[in-house]
Amino acid sequence: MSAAAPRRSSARPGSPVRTMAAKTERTFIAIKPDGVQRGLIGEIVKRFEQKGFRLVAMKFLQASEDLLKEHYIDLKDRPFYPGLVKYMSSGPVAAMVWEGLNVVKTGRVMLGETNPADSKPGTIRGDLCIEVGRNIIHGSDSVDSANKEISLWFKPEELVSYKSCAQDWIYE
Ligand code: IDP
Ligand code: MG
Repeated sequence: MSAAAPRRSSARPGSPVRTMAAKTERTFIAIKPDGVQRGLIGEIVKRFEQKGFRLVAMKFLQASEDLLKEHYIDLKDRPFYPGLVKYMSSGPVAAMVWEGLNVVKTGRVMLGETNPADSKPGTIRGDLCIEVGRNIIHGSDSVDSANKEISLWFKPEELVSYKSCAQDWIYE
């Protein structure tokens, strides 16, 4: 017989309030062309799934240079910007939206540092890649940029709403 999920306890005075809104924070994650070509989609999706985050949207596409120029617009004055756009448009990417408590910040921790050489073992970039110009994965760096990136890459109707059956085992 399967156990029933534990009932959520009501908030005690002084305990931090974790609203539903916090649990529905979203981030934009993209497996870059090198991650796709190296067969790392499954490994990366597995890490987000096993952590307990919820997949909200996913698509596989070869992004246009225009989309990527816009996506990386904040870096337009950096010397590596043209090469970055070329690398990102050189093959298909797996674009995703993941949801959960602090998913933007925790997602960045799971990715590791921008330069894989500075990324700790156990992180995606620390375990799976070597050079900054081939660092296999993108993750939003703030809630604001997540919202911008999600609306750049996805139409509202592509974001799927559902309750995960594991929800009450992941959150108390
Ligand atoms: P992030 O991806 O960790 O947020 P950003 O500074 O936003 O890092 O840079 C975006 C992407 O630009 C990086 O993931 C990497 O692919 C590329 N990039 C950043 N710095 C360099 C560099 O010095 N040389 C080549 N590519 C770089
Ligand atoms: Mg960035």
